[in-house]
Amino acid sequence: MAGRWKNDLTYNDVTPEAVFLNRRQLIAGAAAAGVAGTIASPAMAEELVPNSFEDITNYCNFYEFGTGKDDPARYASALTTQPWSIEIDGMVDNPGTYSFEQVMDGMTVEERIYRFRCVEAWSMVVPWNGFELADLLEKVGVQSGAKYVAFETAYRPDEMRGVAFPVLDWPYREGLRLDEAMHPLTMVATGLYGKPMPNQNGAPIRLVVPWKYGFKSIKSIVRITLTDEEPFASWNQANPREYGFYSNVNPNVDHPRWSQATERVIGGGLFAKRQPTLMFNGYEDEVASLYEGMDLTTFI
Ligand SMILES: Nc1nc2c(c(=O)[nH]1)N[C@H]1C(S)=C(S)[C@@H](COP(=O)(O)O)O[C@H]1N2
Ligand SMILES: [Mo]
Repeated sequence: MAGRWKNDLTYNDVTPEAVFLNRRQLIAGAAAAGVAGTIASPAMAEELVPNSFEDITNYCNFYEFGTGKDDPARYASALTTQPWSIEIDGMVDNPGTYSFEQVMDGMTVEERIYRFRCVEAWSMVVPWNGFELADLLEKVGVQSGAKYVAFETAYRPDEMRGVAFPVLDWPYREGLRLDEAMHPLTMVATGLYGKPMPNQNGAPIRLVVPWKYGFKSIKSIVRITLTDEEPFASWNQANPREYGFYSNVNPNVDHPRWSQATERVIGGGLFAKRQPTLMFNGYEDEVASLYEGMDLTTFI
């Protein structure tokens, strides 16, 4: 459906900051003015061809089910996803335990085809179904002192064979700065390829932050907390030198153990050539303004 998402409109006419501040009015305005079809950046000129459903659901990272790429496809079916509820707490007007259905109430679900870049230097293109995190945050009412959003995955030793191993400090946790969380690209996904979210991809509800390394896109969320302190983030805690809190995709800053300049495109076959990694994973026009004045070699 036509909507607020970038592929439906041109960003020549709207600054990213303005989009962030008042996306609805701007997009309504752009639509009314009949603005469409022009391309703002080379990154956007490229057609995003989604990976196959098979690739997306069989080459996964979900360490609660094992560290192998095929472990989630094999073992995540053990996760009970119905009923599901999410605790939304901290600095919000309407804290509480929301059922999955209550979370979905009033949300506009749409399809968005996003590039997805893992910190391990591989990438995919995924057609997600979901809604903007900002809409959910607006629904629960963010209080004025809140500066960050913390997320937590379910911790179920009976269903998750991987949590028996101390790979990470379970439960898996992640966080975003509030302006990142409110950005129109930041999505809560509940499905892909028009189907309910497969368990291995984070059923029933997960985050998708397309300009950050994949590990920020936390799966199977059971808790969202608004806070005024930088939240605990599992990978950042496990190895702060290798995984920063921000973890924006940045081809100019290598991981200490490998280059981030290029990426292997999943599904391209054994001999497919690597492709250059783009700043902010190709979403630079939309998100660079969030980091104005920050040294991105320090704030990795
Ligand atoms: N709870 C949880 N969320 C997670 C992970 C995880 O291990 N546990 N892995 C992350 C990493 S490293 C990546 S690359 C993506 C993978 O998402 P996908 O398997 O749907 O492609 O999920 C992220 N979210
Ligand atoms: Mo990842």
